[in-house]
Amino acid sequence: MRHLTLTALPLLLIACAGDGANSQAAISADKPFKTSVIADFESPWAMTFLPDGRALVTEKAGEMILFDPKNGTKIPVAGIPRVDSAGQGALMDVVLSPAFAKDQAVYFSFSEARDGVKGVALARGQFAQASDGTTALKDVQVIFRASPYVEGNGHYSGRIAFSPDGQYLFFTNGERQAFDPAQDPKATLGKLLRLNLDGTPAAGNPLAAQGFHPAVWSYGHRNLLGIAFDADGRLWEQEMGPKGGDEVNLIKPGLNYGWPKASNGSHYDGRDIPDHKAGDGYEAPKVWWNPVISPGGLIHYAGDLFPAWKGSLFIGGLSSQSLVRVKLDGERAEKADQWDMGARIREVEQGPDGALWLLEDGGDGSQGRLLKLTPTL
Ligand SMILES: [Ca+2]
Ligand SMILES: [Ca+2]
Repeated sequence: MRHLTLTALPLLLIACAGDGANSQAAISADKPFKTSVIADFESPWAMTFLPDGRALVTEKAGEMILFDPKNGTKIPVAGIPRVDSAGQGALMDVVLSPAFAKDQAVYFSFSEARDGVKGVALARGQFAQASDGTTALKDVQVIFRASPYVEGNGHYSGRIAFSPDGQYLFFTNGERQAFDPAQDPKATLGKLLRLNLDGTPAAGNPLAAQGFHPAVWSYGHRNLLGIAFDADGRLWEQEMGPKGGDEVNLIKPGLNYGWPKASNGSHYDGRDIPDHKAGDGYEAPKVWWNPVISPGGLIHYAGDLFPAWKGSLFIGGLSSQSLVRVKLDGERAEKADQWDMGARIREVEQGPDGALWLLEDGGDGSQGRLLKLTPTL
């Protein structure tokens, strides 16, 4: 399936037709974009652009770096709390406040150890750069912690997105490789959360009256490594599933997405998990992957540089070492492209000019490079 020529594509698409949402996009080494290597980082995890075109980049071990693509300058950002980066732990997501121009607030997530157990925390600080160039997040405060903290180093999740109206912060808490917490109403693990901008649970969350933790927006999730709003305000989520069960979900408030009761994949030890089926009470994914892609980051592309892709989702593939495009049409989603990038892709970001920016994962043979994708013509 690798290194398909363009002439082989129509045949493959015909062969896949009718297989529903698990049809495989052709894995292609022929890319309709130019890839430029911009910089190199130590196991980067996430990035976000500042209004002036510079970017904040997080590295797994706990560094946040202010990077200027114009001249390659890297400035460490002071003020980041101590990160427990064992296993899948990391300094994770970084996203600007919706009112950044006014408040200079930066939100970020990280894994930490407290009292012998671990969990993911959400923090906020104020971006400040002195005249000598030194840069910091000031007045950093942890404004939300997953609950409960547990043992282990996996499935923290920790992705951050703001509602289009800028009023709410959505935060993902993975199920910490513990399965059942995803269905436990009191735990925030295995959940998508809706918070106020100060980290408190938002009023009116859909399950609070039923005794759920008041922050819960949706549940039954595994390892939620990407959330993004589309232009119509729909919230899309991707999560790393079990063997053969990576998913893209359309998130609706109060729904149960099934983990670990339902999955189109199966446990890594071979035990079956019932597939999603109509009437089982669990919301089925819009697309899923078997074999898996191991989704890292997610964006909804709204740029003008690749007009044909406006409105698509882009996903970084870790084990699949790929960039994945999912085409959206209202509430429908469909696999569109999967390009072989030759390295684990952790993060996708849209640049100010509409270029696609990727961060390699830095682990398992990847180099941790920052790549910029622009149209070939
Ligand atoms: Ca990002
Ligand atoms: Ca199954």
